[in-house]
Amino acid sequence: MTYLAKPRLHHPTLPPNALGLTRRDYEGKVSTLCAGCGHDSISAALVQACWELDLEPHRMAKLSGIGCSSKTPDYFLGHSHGFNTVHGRMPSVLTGANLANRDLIYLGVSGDGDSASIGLGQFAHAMRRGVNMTYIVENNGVYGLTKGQFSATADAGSKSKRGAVNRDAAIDLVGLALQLGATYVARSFSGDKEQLVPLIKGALRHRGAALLDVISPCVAFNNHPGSTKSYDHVRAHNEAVNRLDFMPRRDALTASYSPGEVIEVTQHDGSLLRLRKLSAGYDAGDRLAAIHHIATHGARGEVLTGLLYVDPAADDMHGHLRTVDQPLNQLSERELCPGSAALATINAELG
Ligand SMILES: Cc1ncc(C[n+]2csc(CCOP(=O)(O)OP(=O)(O)O)c2C)c(N)n1
Ligand code: SF4
Ligand SMILES: [Mg+2]
Repeated sequence: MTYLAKPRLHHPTLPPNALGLTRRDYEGKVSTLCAGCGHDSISAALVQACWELDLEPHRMAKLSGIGCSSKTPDYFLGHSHGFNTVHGRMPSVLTGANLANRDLIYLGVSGDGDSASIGLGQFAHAMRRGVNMTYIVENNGVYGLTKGQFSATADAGSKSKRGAVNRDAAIDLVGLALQLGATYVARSFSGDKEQLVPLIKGALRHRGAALLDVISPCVAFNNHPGSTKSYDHVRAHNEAVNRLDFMPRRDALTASYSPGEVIEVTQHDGSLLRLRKLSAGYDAGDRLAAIHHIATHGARGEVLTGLLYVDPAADDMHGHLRTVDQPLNQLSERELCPGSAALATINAELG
């Protein structure tokens, strides 16, 4: 963590959003990560996305685990709620917070070690429960904070900086999330802000579990020839299935496209996802086909990016549990414990 606050200067030409806030209002403290670390670019994309969405910083809750990636919530959204949890435990703490107060916008920030190793069980249950959150994995294939050991997302056959070859099979969090029932699944690259910012905006406006696996090179330990998570490797093997334009509302449509070129998906809040197809025949609404497509391209060494799957009509954990609309932490004792007569009625219904 850092104690270096950024100077509060706002350049007079910085444009304000609908709330009168500039991008600077969405920043955090000065980053202490290595210069060139992919994670800092993801923080910048988050600042841009939240500013463009006119999100009220006090309505955002950012939670993370442990790792260089999990340190980053200190470097953006300095006026939002934050909780730096224990290694691999972000999903359960976030689930609890979300159960207590469904009114906040939840952002989980994690690393490949935090989510695919120690936190794999927690990751799985957040996805299958449909916790309403944007779950970002800043994926560099190594434990950056503890000096570059292979993580569980390192590709079999990839080489460490010192030349050791990883023999273990890689865990693909995108494939797992699809199998587990996540309802917005995307992969991107920290070096492609144009692709990443709309994907973050769509995820923040999605109801349900939204996973963003962002390849984010570690310049200190995993950016050499032989790594499959280096800037050069990802740029050379990046295969985008589509490009997303996020529109806050349907009436914001401007450009026109030929039929078949663009797919439009309206989310529960009226926001519009406009998907420009880059891969012929790719259908982001077909979960099984997406799993097959990702596995086939992965076997060829390609890094498939874009919005890989979305179910715009998805429900979330509160829908599954049929909780009341009012946040549970606002209910009075009388509403939470309505007395023995109400209990007797419920028991009678179950009998
Ligand atoms: C219970 C526990 N086990 C191990 C550690 C040591 N540790 C700290 S960060 C980390 C891995 C972080 O890797 P990742 O999540 O990929 O983050 P990165 O630093 O690469 O962004 C480990 C093993 C810890 N802090 N707590
Ligand atoms: S060690 Fe790697 S992951 Fe950590 S800050 Fe440096 S470049 Fe980023
Ligand atoms: Mg990592």
